[in-house]
Amino acid sequence: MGRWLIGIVSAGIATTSACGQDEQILRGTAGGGSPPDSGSSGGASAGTNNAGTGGSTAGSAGGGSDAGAGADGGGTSGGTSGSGASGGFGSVAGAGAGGSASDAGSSAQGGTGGSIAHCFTQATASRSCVGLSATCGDGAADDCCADDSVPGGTFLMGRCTTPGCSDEAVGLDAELPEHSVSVTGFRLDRYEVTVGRFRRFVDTYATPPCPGEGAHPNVLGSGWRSSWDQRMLPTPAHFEAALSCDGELATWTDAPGPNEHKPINCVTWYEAFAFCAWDGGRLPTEAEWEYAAAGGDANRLYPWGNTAVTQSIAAHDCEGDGSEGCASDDIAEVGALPSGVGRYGQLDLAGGVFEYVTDWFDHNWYAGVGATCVDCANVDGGQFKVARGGSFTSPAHRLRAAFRTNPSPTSRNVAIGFRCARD
Ligand SMILES: [Ca+2]
Ligand SMILES: [Ca+2]
Repeated sequence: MGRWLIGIVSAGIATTSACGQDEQILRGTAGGGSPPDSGSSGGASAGTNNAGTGGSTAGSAGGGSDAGAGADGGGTSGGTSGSGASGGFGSVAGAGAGGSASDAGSSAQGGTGGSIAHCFTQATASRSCVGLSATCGDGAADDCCADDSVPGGTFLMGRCTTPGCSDEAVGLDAELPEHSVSVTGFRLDRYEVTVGRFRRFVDTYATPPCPGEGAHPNVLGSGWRSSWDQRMLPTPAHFEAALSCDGELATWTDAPGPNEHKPINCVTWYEAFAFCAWDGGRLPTEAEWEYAAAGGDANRLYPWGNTAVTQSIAAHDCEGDGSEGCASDDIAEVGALPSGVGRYGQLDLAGGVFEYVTDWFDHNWYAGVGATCVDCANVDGGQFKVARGGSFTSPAHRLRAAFRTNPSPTSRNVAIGFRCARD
C-alpha cells in the first residue's frame, strides 16, 4: 500500500500537469483525516463481495415505523419508511443517540455522533431534480437527473500495454492484470451531480442515511454504516462553509448563481454516498464505472473510443477555457461536450471532475479478491477510496477509462465530484 502511494506520487510529479490540484489527489492527502475504517487495507483480504443476489444489506422488514420520521429534511415525510428496494432498516431508526451501534467490520466508534437522533431512508426516485428545470446538457434542455441504462455483461477491466506498467500514459501496475469482470445491468446518471442538485440536498439536510441505505443490491455490506455518521456535517450552514474548499475553483456558491449546472466539487466521499442514497440511488462500484467508461466489451481506451483526448471532447489540463492555468472557466457545465459521450449515453465520464465510486482502494485488488468479479466491490475497508475519470486539471492520459486514483474519503478537492448509479 505504502509503496503504491509513493509510486503514484512519483508518477504524478513526473508528469506535467498544469496545476497542482490533480497532483494533490494522487497523494491522497488533501483533507488528511484519519481513516475511518481502518480495517483491512491489504490485498487479498476477506472478500465478502461476490455476493449472490438479492442480499439487501440490513435487516429488512423490521417495522421501521420510526425510520425516517422527520429525518428526511423536509422532503418526503416519514411515510417512506420501508419503501423502495432497500427495505425497512427499521432497526436503525431507534438507535438514536447511540449512533455507533453495530457496524460490522469497522473500527471502534465512539459515541461522538451522539447528537444525531435520526437518519433518513432512501428515496424511491430522484429527489434532487424535483422542481428543478430541465436545463442541463448540450442545448440546456435536458433533465439534469437523466440516467441511462447500462446493459449487464462481461468486459476486460484494467489495462496496461507496457512491461512494468510504470508509465502513467499507458498504464500503471494498479491497473493489472487486465481481467474479466461481469456486472449486472444498472442505470448510471447521464451527468455528474451538479451544484444545483447538490443544493437541494444541502438545503434540506438534517441527518445521515440510515445504516444499509445506498447499497448495491448484489454487494453485501455496501450500504451506509452508522460509524460514518460522524463524518457528516450537522447542518446546512456547516456544509456551505466546507464546500468552498479552494476559493475560486470550488463550484459551490451559498446562493444560486452561475455555477448551478457545473459539477459539484469539494465534497467528501461520505457526502457523495449520502447524496446518492438520498436521491434514490447509490454510488457506482469501481467495476460498474469502468464498464460504462470502457463501453463494456468494446473495451475502449476512453469513453468515446480510442482516439486521443482533445479539448473539444473532454476538458482537461486546465485548458478548457483556452488558456493555461487553472481558472473557474476551465470547469465546464455538465454535458457541454457531447462528442465525449460514452457508449451508453453518459457525458463527462472522462474529464470534468474525478468521480468517487463505492470501492476502497486496494493496489492488489485486481490480482486478489477482485480477480473473479461478478458484481464485486471492495467494501471491506481501507485508507483510501477510488476516484475515476480524470478531471479538468488532469493530463490527458489520466482520462483513460482504466485509470485509478485514490483520494482520502475525507478529502475535499476541486478535482473530485461524483455521479450516482441506480437499480
Ligand atoms: Ca485555463
Ligand atoms: Ca467526470
